[in-house]
Amino acid sequence: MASSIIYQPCRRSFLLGLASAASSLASTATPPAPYGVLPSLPQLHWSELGFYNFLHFTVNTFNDKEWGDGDENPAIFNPTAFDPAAICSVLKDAGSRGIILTCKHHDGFCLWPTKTTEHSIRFSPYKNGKGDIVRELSDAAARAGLKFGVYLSPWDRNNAAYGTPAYLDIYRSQLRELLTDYGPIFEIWHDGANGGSGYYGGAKETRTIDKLHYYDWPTTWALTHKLQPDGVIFSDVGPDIRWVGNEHGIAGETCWATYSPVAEDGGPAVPGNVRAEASTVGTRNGKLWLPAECDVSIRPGWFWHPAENDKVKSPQQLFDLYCESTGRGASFLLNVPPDRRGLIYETDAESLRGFGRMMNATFARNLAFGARVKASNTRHGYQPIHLLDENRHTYWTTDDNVTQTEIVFDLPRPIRFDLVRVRETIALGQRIGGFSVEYWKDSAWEVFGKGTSVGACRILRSTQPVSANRVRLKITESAACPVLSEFALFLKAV
Ligand code: FUL
Ligand code: CA
Repeated sequence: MASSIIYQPCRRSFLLGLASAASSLASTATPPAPYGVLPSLPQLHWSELGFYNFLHFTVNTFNDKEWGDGDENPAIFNPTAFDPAAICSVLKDAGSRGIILTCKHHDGFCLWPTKTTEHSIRFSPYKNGKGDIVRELSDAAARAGLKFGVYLSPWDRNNAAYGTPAYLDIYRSQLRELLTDYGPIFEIWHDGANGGSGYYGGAKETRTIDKLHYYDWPTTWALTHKLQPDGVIFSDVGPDIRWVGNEHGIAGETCWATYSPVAEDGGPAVPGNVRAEASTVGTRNGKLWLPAECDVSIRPGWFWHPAENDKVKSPQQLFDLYCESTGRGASFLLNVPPDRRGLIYETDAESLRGFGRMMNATFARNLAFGARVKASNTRHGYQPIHLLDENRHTYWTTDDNVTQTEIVFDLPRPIRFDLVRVRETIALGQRIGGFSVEYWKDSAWEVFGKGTSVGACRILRSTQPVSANRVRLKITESAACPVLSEFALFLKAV
């Protein structure tokens, strides 16, 4: 089955001429016009990842802190059995698609032999100062088929120049090192925590910065896009991926990929100053394509602490988080902090493997396969069967101006299900604003669930499985004719 996507050379937008191609009618089919702001190609690729991991690892791992002051002796960084291949293998088993490493956290300690500071791994006993955690992990990730991303804290509590223009050059040099020496970087993570007390080269004081102007973010983002044109930049305000507004890993039940961010006071939003509650929901018909990422730790803290070894989230909790993040059109960024050996602690590894097994068993097969599908309206050449072909690039759509419609799935025999997954073809914009799923029970339609935003992936769940041989998807609101690439039914594995 062929599909064709025609992209404009411009990074920010592209034109999609997507063929439903299965039918010989495809050549005469006219795709619907895109609606509203659209994802860039890197954003589109990112939206297909769904689940990937954060690795919080630095001096804090060894001195039991969450935020290092920046006065650490580099000698404390000394993992005894760092094994990046073993870390990647556990994450692969969990179904992860990539890892983002804290190359530098707020303490300023760099996990690679940077030329910019002595607060780095070069002055640690690890491999006699010849080690490079960024290199070892990025190589292992590539071998394991995982994408690699970097977290580089803008706030640096060690650097004497923090707060002055000189620090900005240092920060950008660090970024340049990471973005040129370690292969393809799929995501660049800029934390919103900025400024406060610190060591600052011995000054030991509190330094506040002007969040709006100090970092001159547009220049840094342009540099990043130039060095890694396929990567996406994350911050409270993007420019490619937005923070979801909380650190619980949960997107709003309504979560638009489009967003018009503003600062707390209604002024221009910047990293460290955005209305967090608004970020959880996004903006219907917002100015920017800025989908949400849900970051959360598998433990209470971001770094490994022995006292939290019995507070690791269970496979079921991770599954719930997946449904409440990726399943709401956002993505699931789960932090898994390596321990002092440089390994994923056994309890965490067990939970991750359990989560992976649950995911595989649950989503192994779309139970709607084999259904006869009938839509109340179908655009010429874009048949509803494309909802069941496991191909995100083929879709069903309707004639222009149809904004309410329904599709009935008739199954050869009754099936039990408690999860419904719907995917919008987001390359053509976020169009749908309301939908419901119903099943046929005792000669009448019963509501299974309802939602608003769909986006790249929307999962509806019920507490008890239902059994039916007819299921109906109703689109109750759409800003332009709805474009859907998937409809799927699943039964959660225990
Ligand atoms: C926050 C940081 O302050 C935490 O330490 C952690 O890195 C988290 C992901 O982001 O803003
Ligand atoms: Ca499809």
